[in-house]
Amino acid sequence: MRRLIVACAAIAMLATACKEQAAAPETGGPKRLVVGFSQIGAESAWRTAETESIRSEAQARGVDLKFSDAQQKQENQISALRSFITQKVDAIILAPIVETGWEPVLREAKRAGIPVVLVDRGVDVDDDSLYTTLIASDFVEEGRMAGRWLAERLGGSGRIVELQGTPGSAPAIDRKRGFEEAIAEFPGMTVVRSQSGDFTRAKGKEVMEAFLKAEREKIDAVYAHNDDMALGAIQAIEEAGLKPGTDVVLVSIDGVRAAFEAMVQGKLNCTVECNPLLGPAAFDAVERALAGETLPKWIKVEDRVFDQSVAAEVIDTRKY
Ligand code: GZL
Repeated sequence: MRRLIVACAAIAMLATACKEQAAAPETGGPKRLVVGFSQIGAESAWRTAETESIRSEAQARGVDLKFSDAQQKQENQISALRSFITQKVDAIILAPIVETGWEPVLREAKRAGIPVVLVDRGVDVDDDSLYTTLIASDFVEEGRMAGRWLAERLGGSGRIVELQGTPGSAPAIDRKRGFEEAIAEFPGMTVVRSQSGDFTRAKGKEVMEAFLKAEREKIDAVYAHNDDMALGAIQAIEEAGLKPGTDVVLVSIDGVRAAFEAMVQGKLNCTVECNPLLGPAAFDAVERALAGETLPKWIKVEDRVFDQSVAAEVIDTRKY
């Protein structure tokens, strides 16, 4: 009997020790950062490159990244943020699909003392203390660069169709505005049709097919808010028996690899770079915020214009 009691006691002690061992944080190094990342989805090559940049940077820094793919729905992003708050993450990285509707959940994050770093797209809030910083390109300037390039290419006159990005998103709103500002100086340049292709290749092709049915040879140029929609438009133009890059000039934004390949093939004429490799800057911002630093409200990502004249020489230097 005594032997039985001793054995049970030993088993109980062993079980407790194992439980404690499992719960104990790794001894030695600093506490592992836990960061929630709410990503919009996987609608474009640009988005995929951004996700990869943030995931790989988290791994490189030993950050425990809680990743949520919202499948293009704002309500899924808001739920993800609420889940991160409940999990008491150290910080949140958010790529907001649209500009509005964020105040309530950003207030909850602020009340919980969790800094929110915005990447890639901004939000429209009255109180900018609701987020730590925005790491993003200047989409208005991207639209201006595309418009100025096209004005030069068309000699200041032409009928343009526009493939817009996701309705209500910062890039769609601002790229449209910048382009319109640039071509306003050229009365001969008019946007005859404009519709959302939602930043996807499939929708871009579908909308371009409709534009071609309505306008056919009367289209001189396409302005696409991203390369994926431009690549879809290229397919539609070819299927309509026209030569993209020659019969119809195409200018788009992002600078993804497939855009450089299309420029080398002479099918796309110009792309304005919008760098998606935001991982290092995002985690630098998280670390600075957690160290109590006040960050600028906008950390601007610089962009450059690339057209067919340089595509072949730079394509092998592209990192996404
Ligand atoms: C820009 C980003 C846009 C890209 C698209 O920062 O939000 O969303 O231009 C992507 O390719 O879908």
